[in-house]
Amino acid sequence: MEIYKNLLNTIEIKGAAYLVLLDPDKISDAKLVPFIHHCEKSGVDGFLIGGSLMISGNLDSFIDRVKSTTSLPAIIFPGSINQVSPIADAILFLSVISGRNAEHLIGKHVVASSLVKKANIEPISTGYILVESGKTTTAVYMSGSLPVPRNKPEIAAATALAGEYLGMKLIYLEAGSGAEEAVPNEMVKAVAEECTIPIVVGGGIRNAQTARAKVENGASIIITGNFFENENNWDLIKDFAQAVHFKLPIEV
Ligand code: 1GP
Repeated sequence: MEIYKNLLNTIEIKGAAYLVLLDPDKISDAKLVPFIHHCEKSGVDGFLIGGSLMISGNLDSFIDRVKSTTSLPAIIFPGSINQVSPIADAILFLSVISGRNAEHLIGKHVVASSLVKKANIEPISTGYILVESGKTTTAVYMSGSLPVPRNKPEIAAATALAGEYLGMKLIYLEAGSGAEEAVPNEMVKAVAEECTIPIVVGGGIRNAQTARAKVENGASIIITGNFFENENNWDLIKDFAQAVHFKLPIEV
């Protein structure tokens, strides 16, 4: 099944989908396979793969290891145009619609489009909205653009609606990896009320209650990354998945 349809299906059945970010620069080879097994048995719906720098190793071999460990979707979350791989199932084709930097709105995409076509992976057009979250985040810095002020949900909502009218399939509200504060609930709500496409929320989500609050306010896909870089937190993955999957009965 196409990955986008698979995500819509998961959202329909479980209430919302829970994806975990794997950054090849941040997870050691030794931890990758056990972490994926842990995610799988805890109810995670798939993986985003990518990083802002990708200094370590080879993306193809990293995704290959992910794919040979799990049948859950492996979706590239590209930090740059060299993060395109034929081994992935899909790629978030991100346009930073909160910014006014033409390179990140359309410039990089012109170069990346033929690479994605050649890789024969599913592009999922995603309106990427950076949201102010305390200190300057890597995403804001690397994109060379300003985030939406966190007390302006109406700006986020209008931006997201513009993305939907431009034909995007997802809106991603991004506080930034390791953000001090997650995207405000009021902003998630305003965007979800304005749009009909699924709303992805990520950045700075460090507990299951926060994840649940985003879903209650209209998020359809929750992303976490940083929190599970610490192995001591792995037993909590299940709590996050249960908080996100509000339509499923709670397992004890
Ligand atoms: C980053 O939204 C993701 O793009 C995940 O953020 O690492 O803070 O969970 P965290």
